[in-house]
Amino acid sequence: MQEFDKKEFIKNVEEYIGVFFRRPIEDATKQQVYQGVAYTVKNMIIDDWLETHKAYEEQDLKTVYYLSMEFLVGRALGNMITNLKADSSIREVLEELGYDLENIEDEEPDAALGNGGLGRLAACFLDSLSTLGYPAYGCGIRYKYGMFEQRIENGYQVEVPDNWLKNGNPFEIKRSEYATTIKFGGYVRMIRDEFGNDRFIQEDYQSVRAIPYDMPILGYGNHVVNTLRIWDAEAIDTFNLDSFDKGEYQKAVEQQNLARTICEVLYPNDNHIAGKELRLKQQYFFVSASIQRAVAKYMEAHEDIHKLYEKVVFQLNDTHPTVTVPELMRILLDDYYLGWEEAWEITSKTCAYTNHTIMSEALEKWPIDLFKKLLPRIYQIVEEINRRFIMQILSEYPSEAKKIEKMAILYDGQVRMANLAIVGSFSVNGVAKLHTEILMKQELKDFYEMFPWKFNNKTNGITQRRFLLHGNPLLASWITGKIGDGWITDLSQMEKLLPYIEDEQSRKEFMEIKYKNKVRLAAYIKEKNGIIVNPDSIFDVQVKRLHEYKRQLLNILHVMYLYNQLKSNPEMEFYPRTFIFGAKASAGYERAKAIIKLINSVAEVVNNDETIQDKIKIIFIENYRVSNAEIIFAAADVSEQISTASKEASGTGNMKFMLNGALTLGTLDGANVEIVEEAGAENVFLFGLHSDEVIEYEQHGGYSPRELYNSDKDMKRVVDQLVDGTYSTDKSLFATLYDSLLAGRGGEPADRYFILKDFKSYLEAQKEVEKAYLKKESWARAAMRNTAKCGKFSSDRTIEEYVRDIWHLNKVHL
Ligand code: GLG
Repeated sequence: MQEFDKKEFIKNVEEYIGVFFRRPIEDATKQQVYQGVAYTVKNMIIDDWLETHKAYEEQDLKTVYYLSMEFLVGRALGNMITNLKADSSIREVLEELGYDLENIEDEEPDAALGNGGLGRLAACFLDSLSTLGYPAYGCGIRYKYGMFEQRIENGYQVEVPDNWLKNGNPFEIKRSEYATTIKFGGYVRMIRDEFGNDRFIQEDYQSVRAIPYDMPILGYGNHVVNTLRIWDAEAIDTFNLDSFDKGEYQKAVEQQNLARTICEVLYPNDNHIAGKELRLKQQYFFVSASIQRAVAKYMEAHEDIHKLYEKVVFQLNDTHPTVTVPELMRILLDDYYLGWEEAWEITSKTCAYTNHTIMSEALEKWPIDLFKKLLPRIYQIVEEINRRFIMQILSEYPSEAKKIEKMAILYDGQVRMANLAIVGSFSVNGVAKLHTEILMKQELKDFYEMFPWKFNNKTNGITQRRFLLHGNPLLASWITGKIGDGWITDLSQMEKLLPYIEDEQSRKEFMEIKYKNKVRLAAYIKEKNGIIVNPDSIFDVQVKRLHEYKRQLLNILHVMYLYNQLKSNPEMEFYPRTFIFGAKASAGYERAKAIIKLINSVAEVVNNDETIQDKIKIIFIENYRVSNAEIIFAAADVSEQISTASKEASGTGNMKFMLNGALTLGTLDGANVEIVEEAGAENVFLFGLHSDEVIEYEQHGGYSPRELYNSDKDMKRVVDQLVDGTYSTDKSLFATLYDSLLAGRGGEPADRYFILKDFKSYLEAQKEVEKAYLKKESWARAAMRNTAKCGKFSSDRTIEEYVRDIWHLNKVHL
């Protein structure tokens, strides 16, 4: 990147607008100006992008390929400008042209190629990898439609397709030269080659062409540019009459359809498997393309395939890319003619697996029939991996037949992807201390016993560049004013803020910034929801995917309880509160959608009840996504992290709130445990069952929600209000929620997520929140302490740990 040249910048923007839209800048629409600016910014980094890759090659550096079905990167322009450190110059230029940078940024659609935490983690990791100067590719899918846009109509979630590419994507580059062929279906024929070796040939298959699109990932102020490579599918041959003549009409049509459908849409399920054939196609499609390309790239510069693992590491983001293991085996066996043992040694030294959940409904299993039909050669290899693994189990545990039942890869007609990932990887990591412990002691106990050396923890992190520097500019510049800007690339330096906690003036400034950010969010809410909220009220926020285990239902039940209290005792002491929700539910998840409707129905009643004098407001923010998240985190006082203990593997929203000076109200779950360690228990509001208690109940029973409900009249009242018409004339509307708490069904226990069990304790913790907020000075101290102690939760720290323990990369010298 050259020095920023204002004239040159304007000239470039004008030129792009001219070339693309045949317009002078004065007549351009905001979208066109955005495009002009985006191409200009891309132009500013192109040389660095080239240089970075040249340096990687010259220095022959090991590369991590982060394989992920999801990259929830959000908007790129603002982030690039931030990482170019060109924020103020570009802002100035645009102002001269009569535009404001935020408005231009708002023209960019979010690249919503992910559902939630797992996809956003991948995006934060890429930001950190570049900022730290490590060679990396993100490998994923270029979904035509990303995460759906959520509209709330009449209180219900409505899903609208997210056509994020409709105006093109200025940042991507199509790399047709790296297209590869991916084969599905058909059968495998064995032949004997001229040297007498058995060879396996896939025949009568359908194939598609995988075409990569590269997006630049900039490091912060260091000229390093890594690549997010997302694959699109194209038909191999264009549909022609020729094949019709040859009687291959059917096959030609099928191939066309395959290419058209494979990258069409992201499955909108978070922590829940869809189990659809197309999903497995997506997985193999992007994995095969990525691995083929990675191996080819390695061989362009090296001779010995046996040493692949010295230069390449594949990190599997959850089980979704697990076919990496048999695919790499296939390439080594069938394309490089290696023997099984040597191929296995290379593979299992090159792959590493991250587990993100213990939720059983999220554990991927594929019916063997489907798997075999779609991936016949891959299936053969999985069978052999399984056969050898079972032999190993038998020899290590000759008298424990149960082990096979639990650990086999192929079992009961299914391919168990987690088992395959563990067996084929040299590293298995969880994403927070507690989660990793639960993996080792419970969920993956047998694997841990057999391969203890594979297991390790990597507590998640987030990038402070997006979630503070970009998302909360007021606080960011205040912090820089106090302690310098070292925190931007070394978040542990936030501790330097600690002394300021004792300074009254600093506390005042800190809380003033919080107030301004609340005003900013209030304006957003006014614009989007048409509701006026009071920035002096407590902003109590729960934004994340809607899932029963995350317990948004507990949150709204508490609001219903407060409302009951206020109604029966209008004079009670009550500090005004704004409850803010944001959440998408998977399109087919009925209970989750019912919870959204419930929140909106309660909001409708409470927000319009004049008798409570605006003491409670309930806001449901439509279409929660990365871009509005930045505004929300900055404005929060209270961070709701209330999952059933043991269920949230880590959580990362919790870290973004902490960074922005919100106090956590949470269970001892996921990374909350470590937030408590860092911030100090006195600066966090804890409640609820502990994970071992939850697990104990799950394994041995003994919890009766109905007993609780019958013995606690406040609880009974709110639960009954789900079905007594208080919030809906149709009394059956929330019956499924009522039943989930009290009845259970089809083998599922009542109140599976211990909402009623934790209800009282949550109420008490909420009362503490109110009391604490009234003591302005100590609240300010606690908020500042949260910000000051969030250093551990930078994804820079997480990446350094992956590098140290798993990837063993070296930094590039530019
Ligand atoms: C998962 C988990 C989260 C975790 C995230 C990133 O549910 O607890 O923070 O991955 O590791 N599906 C997810 O979002």
